Amino acid sequence: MTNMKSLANTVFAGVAALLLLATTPAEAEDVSVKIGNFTFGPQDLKVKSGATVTWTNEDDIPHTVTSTTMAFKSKALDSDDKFSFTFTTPGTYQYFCSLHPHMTGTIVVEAATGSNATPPK
Ligand SMILES: [Cu+2]
Repeated sequence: MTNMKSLANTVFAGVAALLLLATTPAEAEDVSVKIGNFTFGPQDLKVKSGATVTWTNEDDIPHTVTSTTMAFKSKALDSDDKFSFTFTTPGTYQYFCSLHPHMTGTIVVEAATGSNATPPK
C-alpha cells in the first residue's frame, strides 16, 4: 500500500506541475527589430505587455533607437550593436533615430491578458 500512496503522490505532483504550467502567464515574447538601409523593420510592431524588443543595427553606419517621449533611448549603435527594451506598460510608443530623424517606428504594446487580446486580422 505504501507504493500505491507514493504513486498517487507522484501523479498528484505531476498534475500540480501541469496545472501550474497551464496557469502561468504566457512566456514574455522576445521580438527583434532590424535596422537596415535607414529603416526599422518591421516599422510598426505590436507586442504584448512584458515583451522585450531588441533592435540590431545591420547598417554599416550608426543609428539610435530614441523614443519620442524618452521612454527609452539607446546610445549610438554601431554595426551589429543591439539595444533592448522591455515594454511593461500598454500603449503606443513612437520612436526614431536621433541621427536620422526621418527613420521612425512604432511599437504598440497591448495588455497581456487572455488569449483573445489580439483581435484576428
Ligand atoms: Cu539612423
